[in-house]
Amino acid sequence: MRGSAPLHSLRERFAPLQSLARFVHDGFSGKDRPVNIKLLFCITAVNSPEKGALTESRIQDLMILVTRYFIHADLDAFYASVEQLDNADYRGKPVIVGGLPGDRRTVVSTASYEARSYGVHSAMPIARACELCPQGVFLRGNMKRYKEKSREVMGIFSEFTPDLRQISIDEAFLDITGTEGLFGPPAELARKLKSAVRERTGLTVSVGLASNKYVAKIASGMSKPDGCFVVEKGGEENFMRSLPVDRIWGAGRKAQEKFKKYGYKTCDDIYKISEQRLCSVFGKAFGIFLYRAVRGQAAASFDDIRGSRSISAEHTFDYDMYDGFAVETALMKICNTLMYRLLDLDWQSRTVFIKIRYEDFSTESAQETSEHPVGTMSDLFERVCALFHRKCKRGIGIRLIGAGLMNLETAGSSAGELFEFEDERKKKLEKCIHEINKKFPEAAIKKARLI
Ligand code: TTP
Ligand code: MG
Ligand code: MG
Repeated sequence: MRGSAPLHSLRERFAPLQSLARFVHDGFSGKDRPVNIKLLFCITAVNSPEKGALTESRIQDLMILVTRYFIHADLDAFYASVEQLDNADYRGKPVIVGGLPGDRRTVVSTASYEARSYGVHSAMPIARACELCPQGVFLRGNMKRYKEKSREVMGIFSEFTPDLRQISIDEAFLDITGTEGLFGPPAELARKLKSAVRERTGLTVSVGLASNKYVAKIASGMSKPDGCFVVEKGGEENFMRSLPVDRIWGAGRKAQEKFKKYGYKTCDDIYKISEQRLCSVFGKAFGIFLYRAVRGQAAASFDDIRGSRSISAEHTFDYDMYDGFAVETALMKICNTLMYRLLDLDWQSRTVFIKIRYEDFSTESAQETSEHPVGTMSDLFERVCALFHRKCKRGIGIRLIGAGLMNLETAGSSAGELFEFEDERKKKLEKCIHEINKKFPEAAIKKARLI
């Protein structure tokens, strides 16, 4: 609970609103749409005798009065499942999306569960996947189609709650607090959601249900594929303590290496360590995060969790652009912006994406995940240009061009930081230029092509 106010005094303070809290908690029988519980509290608070005191913290206090329920829903082997849905021939076969055998520097985006039984998984080099599963169906993928299916699924999710937060192409959090009157108890809503997705899109989704988002996210991964895992209120801590450390969402490769070094195998091992010791071993922010995570408490800075962020930039041309060189120059400018934002945030990413809007407003996008994180501006530019040339339709004008990086993680947290010496040198140079530009904006050091 926030602050020092005990729950009973909060209940007294908000006595006039108690019946509302009960009403919200018990659901909205008779209404035909789910209602945003926070919004409802806001409206009621405004209309209440205490209306002068409506603040974010007061609404948070009110929210304590109701039991919260969150669902994390994530599609199973998403890209591969869409391919199997669209091509009957691929069903029941090991499907590997990301590249064709022989494609250089590419990695697996995802693999169907049939392919996973051969040991193939996301981020594995395509060449390695070929060795493990030579009979696999290898595909480059079709982002446009995946986005279309993603939109369909998110649309279905939004029928169950207005409080929906999509965190990647195939997953979202749903705050389903107060929807019992419409959909029954939370576990029943979860079942209804799964069957709606299956019946209307042909895809299977795994669902985790818990009293906070963090635990719901971990729960959804527990019963993949096509599962539904419920963590009862009050059971969050026991649930987390029973898990191996590799289930901790937000603990990247570096953290996992440290767990190994210190002999921490389960969350229970970490549970037994004091917060102070965790902070001294893992640094303050991550120490506090771990302390809370193994207790099944909501992450303090949820947005900083690895993989849930992306950055992007785009440029709209004054007129429809046919000149490939001019588009590339715009992309260079975008890459410049992205790289400096990445340096400022001290993040890294292995997944690059582009967006192209043509003169007829049709829009295409493409993404590629590579084995190594983007090291330098030129590296990013090279990857973005390669994607652009692979995707771009010839002979049609371009209105807008965009690029970005997704699945951001803290710098140094994944494999492949071993840049070539040349890259390391370039990276240092770019950092210096960025620092100079920040200190002396009038100096504006730029690549010659951008002047
Ligand atoms: P995930 O939800 O992580 O994986 P998934 O849906 O393929 O499999 P499951 O959830 O059943 O474990 O990612 C969703 C999509 O994002 C995935 O289908 C392809 C893409 N992706 C990449 O392109 N690169 C990656 O490294 C990962 C992890 C995913
Ligand atoms: Mg998924
Ligand atoms: Mg996902």
